[in-house]
Amino acid sequence: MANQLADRLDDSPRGPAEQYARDGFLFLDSLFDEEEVAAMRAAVPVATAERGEHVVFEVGTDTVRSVYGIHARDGAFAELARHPRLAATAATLLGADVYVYQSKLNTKAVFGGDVWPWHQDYVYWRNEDGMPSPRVVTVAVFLDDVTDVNGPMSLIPGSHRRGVMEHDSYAGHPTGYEDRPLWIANLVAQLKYTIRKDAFVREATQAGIVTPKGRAGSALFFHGNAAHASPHNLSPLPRTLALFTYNAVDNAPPAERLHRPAFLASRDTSAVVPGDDDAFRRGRTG
Ligand code: 6CS
Ligand code: FE
Repeated sequence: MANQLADRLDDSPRGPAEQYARDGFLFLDSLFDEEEVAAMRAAVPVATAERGEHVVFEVGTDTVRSVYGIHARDGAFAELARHPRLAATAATLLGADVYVYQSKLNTKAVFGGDVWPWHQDYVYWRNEDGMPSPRVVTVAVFLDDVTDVNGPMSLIPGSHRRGVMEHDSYAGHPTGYEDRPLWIANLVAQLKYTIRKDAFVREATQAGIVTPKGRAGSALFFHGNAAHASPHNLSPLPRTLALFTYNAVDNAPPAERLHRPAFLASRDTSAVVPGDDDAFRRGRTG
Protein backbone atom coordinates (compact mmCIF):
# COMPACT_ATOMS: atom_id res chain seq x y z
CA MET A 1 0.00 0.00 0.00
CA ALA A 2 2.78 2.38 0.98
CA ASN A 3 4.48 1.95 -2.40
CA GLN A 4 1.22 2.55 -4.27
CA LEU A 5 0.61 5.73 -2.28
CA ALA A 6 4.19 6.89 -2.90
CA ASP A 7 3.73 6.25 -6.62
CA ARG A 8 0.53 8.27 -6.70
CA LEU A 9 2.12 11.17 -4.82
CA ASP A 10 5.21 11.12 -7.00
CA ASP A 11 4.01 12.66 -10.26
CA SER A 12 7.51 12.85 -11.71
CA PRO A 13 7.35 11.23 -15.13
CA ARG A 14 8.79 7.74 -15.45
CA GLY A 15 10.54 8.18 -18.81
CA PRO A 16 10.73 10.29 -21.98
CA ALA A 17 7.29 9.31 -23.29
CA GLU A 18 5.64 10.17 -19.96
CA GLN A 19 7.56 13.47 -19.80
CA TYR A 20 6.35 14.32 -23.34
CA ALA A 21 2.77 13.36 -22.45
CA ARG A 22 2.90 15.59 -19.36
CA ASP A 23 4.75 18.63 -20.74
CA GLY A 24 4.03 18.52 -24.49
CA PHE A 25 7.73 18.59 -25.24
CA LEU A 26 10.86 16.48 -24.69
CA PHE A 27 14.37 17.97 -24.64
CA LEU A 28 17.24 15.56 -25.37
CA ASP A 29 20.53 17.25 -24.58
CA SER A 30 23.40 16.45 -26.98
CA LEU A 31 21.45 13.78 -28.87
CA PHE A 32 24.08 14.08 -31.62
CA ASP A 33 27.80 14.61 -30.96
CA GLU A 34 30.14 17.24 -32.41
CA GLU A 35 31.28 15.05 -35.32
CA GLU A 36 27.68 14.38 -36.34
CA VAL A 37 26.66 18.02 -35.98
CA ALA A 38 29.62 19.13 -38.11
CA ALA A 39 28.40 16.85 -40.92
CA MET A 40 24.88 18.33 -40.66
CA ARG A 41 26.14 21.90 -40.43
CA ALA A 42 28.13 21.49 -43.66
CA ALA A 43 24.80 21.30 -45.51
CA VAL A 44 23.46 24.61 -44.10
CA PRO A 45 25.16 27.08 -46.49
CA VAL A 46 24.07 25.01 -49.49
CA ALA A 47 20.45 25.16 -48.29
CA THR A 48 20.50 28.86 -47.41
CA ALA A 49 21.99 29.67 -50.82
CA GLU A 50 18.93 28.16 -52.54
CA ARG A 51 16.42 30.53 -54.06
CA GLY A 52 12.75 29.92 -54.81
CA GLU A 53 9.29 29.98 -53.23
CA HIS A 54 10.51 27.62 -50.50
CA VAL A 55 12.98 30.23 -49.20
CA VAL A 56 11.46 32.88 -46.91
CA PHE A 57 13.31 36.13 -46.14
CA GLU A 58 12.98 38.39 -43.14
CA VAL A 59 10.69 41.29 -44.07
CA GLY A 60 12.31 43.87 -46.33
CA THR A 61 15.71 42.14 -46.33
CA ASP A 62 17.70 39.47 -48.11
CA THR A 63 18.30 37.75 -44.76
CA VAL A 64 17.06 34.16 -44.99
CA ARG A 65 14.46 33.36 -42.29
CA SER A 66 13.59 29.79 -43.32
CA VAL A 67 14.28 27.23 -46.04
CA TYR A 68 11.44 24.70 -46.38
CA GLY A 69 11.43 21.18 -47.82
CA ILE A 70 15.00 20.38 -46.76
CA HIS A 71 14.17 16.68 -46.31
CA ALA A 72 12.86 16.33 -49.85
CA ARG A 73 16.21 16.79 -51.56
CA ASP A 74 18.95 14.16 -51.39
CA GLY A 75 21.67 14.88 -48.91
CA ALA A 76 22.30 15.43 -45.23
CA PHE A 77 18.81 16.68 -44.32
CA ALA A 78 17.07 13.80 -46.09
CA GLU A 79 19.31 11.50 -44.07
CA LEU A 80 18.60 13.44 -40.87
CA ALA A 81 14.82 13.27 -41.42
CA ARG A 82 15.02 9.47 -41.39
CA HIS A 83 17.61 9.23 -38.63
CA PRO A 84 16.36 6.66 -36.07
CA ARG A 85 17.11 9.01 -33.15
CA LEU A 86 14.49 11.34 -34.71
CA ALA A 87 12.05 9.29 -36.79
CA ALA A 88 11.81 6.32 -34.41
CA THR A 89 11.45 8.65 -31.42
CA ALA A 90 8.64 10.55 -33.19
CA ALA A 91 6.87 7.26 -33.98
CA THR A 92 7.16 6.21 -30.34
CA LEU A 93 5.84 9.54 -29.05
CA LEU A 94 2.86 9.35 -31.43
CA GLY A 95 2.39 5.59 -31.10
CA ALA A 96 2.02 5.41 -34.86
CA ASP A 97 3.88 5.07 -38.14
CA VAL A 98 4.93 8.55 -39.23
CA TYR A 99 5.78 10.43 -42.39
CA VAL A 100 7.58 13.75 -42.79
CA TYR A 101 4.85 16.35 -43.14
CA GLN A 102 7.13 19.39 -43.30
CA SER A 103 10.81 20.26 -42.83
CA LYS A 104 12.72 23.51 -42.63
CA LEU A 105 15.84 25.30 -41.53
CA ASN A 106 15.05 28.25 -39.26
CA THR A 107 18.22 30.33 -39.32
CA LYS A 108 17.46 33.08 -36.72
CA ALA A 109 20.27 35.05 -38.34
CA VAL A 110 22.70 37.32 -36.50
CA PHE A 111 21.37 40.92 -36.38
CA GLY A 112 18.27 40.07 -38.33
CA GLY A 113 16.65 36.89 -37.09
CA ASP A 114 13.11 38.05 -36.31
CA VAL A 115 10.58 36.77 -33.79
CA TRP A 116 8.09 33.89 -33.87
CA PRO A 117 5.17 35.21 -31.78
CA TRP A 118 3.32 32.90 -29.36
CA HIS A 119 1.44 30.34 -31.45
CA GLN A 120 0.52 26.71 -31.81
CA ASP A 121 1.52 24.88 -34.98
CA TYR A 122 -1.47 22.59 -35.35
CA VAL A 123 -3.89 25.50 -35.95
CA TYR A 124 -1.98 26.17 -39.19
CA TRP A 125 -2.09 22.55 -40.32
CA ARG A 126 -5.78 22.22 -39.41
CA ASN A 127 -6.98 25.52 -40.91
CA GLU A 128 -4.67 25.67 -43.94
CA ASP A 129 -4.24 22.00 -44.83
CA GLY A 130 -7.19 20.17 -43.20
CA MET A 131 -5.09 17.99 -40.90
CA PRO A 132 -7.69 15.93 -38.97
CA SER A 133 -6.09 15.81 -35.51
CA PRO A 134 -3.01 17.05 -33.59
CA ARG A 135 -1.30 13.61 -33.68
CA VAL A 136 1.78 15.37 -34.98
CA VAL A 137 5.16 16.15 -33.47
CA THR A 138 7.99 18.42 -34.56
CA VAL A 139 11.63 18.01 -33.59
CA ALA A 140 14.03 20.96 -33.64
CA VAL A 141 17.64 19.81 -33.99
CA PHE A 142 20.05 22.45 -32.66
CA LEU A 143 22.72 23.01 -35.31
CA ASP A 144 24.21 25.81 -33.18
CA ASP A 145 24.46 26.13 -29.41
CA VAL A 146 21.18 27.65 -28.14
CA THR A 147 21.73 30.25 -25.40
CA ASP A 148 19.76 32.92 -23.55
CA VAL A 149 20.59 35.54 -26.18
CA ASN A 150 20.56 34.00 -29.65
CA GLY A 151 16.78 33.55 -29.87
CA PRO A 152 15.95 30.35 -27.96
CA MET A 153 12.50 28.76 -28.30
CA SER A 154 10.20 29.09 -25.28
CA LEU A 155 7.24 26.81 -24.51
CA ILE A 156 4.37 26.69 -22.02
CA PRO A 157 4.49 23.29 -20.31
CA GLY A 158 1.21 21.37 -20.57
CA SER A 159 -0.33 23.81 -23.08
CA HIS A 160 -0.73 20.93 -25.55
CA ARG A 161 -3.56 19.65 -23.36
CA ARG A 162 -5.59 22.83 -23.98
CA GLY A 163 -6.39 21.83 -27.57
CA VAL A 164 -6.35 24.75 -30.01
CA MET A 165 -6.25 27.82 -27.78
CA GLU A 166 -8.01 31.12 -28.52
CA HIS A 167 -6.17 32.82 -31.38
CA ASP A 168 -6.20 36.21 -33.04
CA SER A 169 -5.96 35.97 -36.80
CA TYR A 170 -5.93 38.22 -39.81
CA ALA A 171 -6.71 37.83 -43.50
CA GLY A 172 -4.60 39.08 -46.38
CA HIS A 173 -0.89 39.68 -46.84
CA PRO A 174 1.56 40.54 -44.06
CA THR A 175 3.15 43.95 -44.53
CA GLY A 176 6.12 43.82 -46.86
CA TYR A 177 5.07 40.56 -48.50
CA GLU A 178 2.27 41.90 -50.71
CA ASP A 179 3.72 40.21 -53.79
CA ARG A 180 3.89 36.74 -52.22
CA PRO A 181 1.16 34.07 -52.12
CA LEU A 182 -1.19 34.31 -49.12
CA TRP A 183 0.42 31.30 -47.36
CA ILE A 184 3.41 33.56 -46.61
CA ALA A 185 1.31 34.82 -43.66
CA ASN A 186 1.85 31.41 -42.04
CA LEU A 187 5.63 31.71 -42.13
CA VAL A 188 6.76 35.23 -41.22
CA ALA A 189 7.08 37.28 -38.01
CA GLN A 190 3.63 38.84 -38.63
CA LEU A 191 1.98 35.42 -38.19
CA LYS A 192 -1.60 34.83 -39.37
CA TYR A 193 -2.67 32.98 -36.19
CA THR A 194 -1.27 34.04 -32.80
CA ILE A 195 -2.44 33.04 -29.34
CA ARG A 196 -4.79 35.67 -27.89
CA LYS A 197 -3.17 37.72 -25.13
CA ASP A 198 -5.67 36.76 -22.38
CA ALA A 199 -5.31 33.05 -23.16
CA PHE A 200 -1.51 33.37 -23.18
CA VAL A 201 -1.46 35.23 -19.84
CA ARG A 202 -3.81 32.66 -18.29
CA GLU A 203 -1.75 29.66 -19.44
CA ALA A 204 1.71 31.16 -18.84
CA THR A 205 0.73 32.45 -15.39
CA GLN A 206 -0.56 29.03 -14.40
CA ALA A 207 2.09 26.81 -16.01
CA GLY A 208 5.12 29.06 -16.44
CA ILE A 209 7.45 29.27 -19.43
CA VAL A 210 10.45 27.06 -20.15
CA THR A 211 13.30 27.81 -22.56
CA PRO A 212 15.31 24.68 -23.34
CA LYS A 213 18.93 25.66 -24.06
CA GLY A 214 21.81 23.39 -24.93
CA ARG A 215 24.77 22.49 -27.09
CA ALA A 216 24.51 22.01 -30.83
CA GLY A 217 23.33 18.45 -31.39
CA SER A 218 20.55 18.71 -28.82
CA ALA A 219 16.98 17.98 -29.94
CA LEU A 220 13.63 19.40 -28.81
CA PHE A 221 10.51 17.39 -29.66
CA PHE A 222 7.28 19.35 -29.25
CA HIS A 223 3.57 18.55 -29.69
CA GLY A 224 1.54 20.18 -32.46
CA ASN A 225 -0.52 21.98 -29.81
CA ALA A 226 2.41 23.08 -27.62
CA ALA A 227 2.36 26.88 -27.33
CA HIS A 228 5.78 28.24 -28.30
CA ALA A 229 7.59 31.38 -29.40
CA SER A 230 11.09 32.74 -29.95
CA PRO A 231 12.53 36.28 -29.74
CA HIS A 232 14.99 38.19 -31.88
CA ASN A 233 18.57 36.97 -32.02
CA LEU A 234 20.41 39.57 -29.88
CA SER A 235 23.80 37.88 -30.12
CA PRO A 236 26.69 37.73 -32.60
CA LEU A 237 26.05 33.99 -32.99
CA PRO A 238 23.52 32.29 -35.30
CA ARG A 239 20.83 29.94 -33.93
CA THR A 240 20.19 27.54 -36.78
CA LEU A 241 17.56 24.84 -36.17
CA ALA A 242 16.66 21.99 -38.51
CA LEU A 243 12.99 21.18 -37.88
CA PHE A 244 11.17 18.05 -39.01
CA THR A 245 7.44 17.62 -38.49
CA TYR A 246 6.32 13.99 -38.27
CA ASN A 247 2.63 13.31 -38.79
CA ALA A 248 0.87 10.02 -38.07
CA VAL A 249 0.38 8.26 -41.42
CA ASP A 250 -3.33 7.82 -40.64
CA ASN A 251 -3.64 11.57 -39.84
CA ALA A 252 -2.76 12.81 -43.32
CA PRO A 253 -4.98 15.66 -44.57
CA PRO A 254 -7.44 14.66 -47.32
CA ALA A 255 -5.75 15.29 -50.70
CA GLU A 256 -8.51 17.67 -51.75
CA ARG A 257 -7.70 19.99 -48.83
CA LEU A 258 -4.02 20.37 -49.79
CA HIS A 259 -3.74 23.75 -51.52
CA ARG A 260 -0.45 24.98 -50.02
CA PRO A 261 2.76 23.89 -51.78
CA ALA A 262 4.23 20.44 -51.12
CA PHE A 263 7.18 22.02 -49.29
CA LEU A 264 4.68 23.10 -46.61
CA ALA A 265 2.44 20.02 -46.59
CA SER A 266 4.02 16.91 -48.08
CA ARG A 267 1.97 14.87 -50.52
CA ASP A 268 4.23 11.85 -49.86
CA THR A 269 2.56 10.19 -46.87
CA SER A 270 4.59 6.97 -47.02
CA ALA A 271 5.90 5.91 -43.61
CA VAL A 272 9.49 6.91 -42.89
CA VAL A 273 11.89 3.96 -42.91
CA PRO A 274 14.52 4.85 -40.28
CA GLY A 275 18.06 4.92 -41.72
CA ASP A 276 21.44 4.17 -40.17
CA ASP A 277 22.24 5.43 -36.70
CA ASP A 278 25.83 6.11 -37.82
CA ALA A 279 24.76 8.04 -40.93
CA PHE A 280 26.70 11.15 -39.83
CA ARG A 281 29.86 9.36 -38.85
CA ARG A 282 33.06 10.12 -40.77
CA GLY A 283 33.22 8.63 -44.23
CA ARG A 284 29.50 7.97 -44.43
CA THR A 285 27.14 9.73 -46.83
CA GLY A 286 24.94 12.35 -45.26
O1 6CS B 1 2.18 27.13 -41.49
C1 6CS B 1 3.06 26.31 -41.25
O2 6CS B 1 3.10 25.16 -41.72
C2 6CS B 1 4.22 26.79 -40.37
N1 6CS B 1 3.82 27.89 -39.56
C3 6CS B 1 4.14 28.01 -38.26
C4 6CS B 1 3.87 29.26 -37.53
N2 6CS B 1 4.66 26.98 -37.55
C5 6CS B 1 4.50 25.65 -38.15
C6 6CS B 1 4.84 25.65 -39.61
O3 6CS B 1 6.24 25.68 -39.80
FE1 FE C 1 5.81 26.99 -34.70
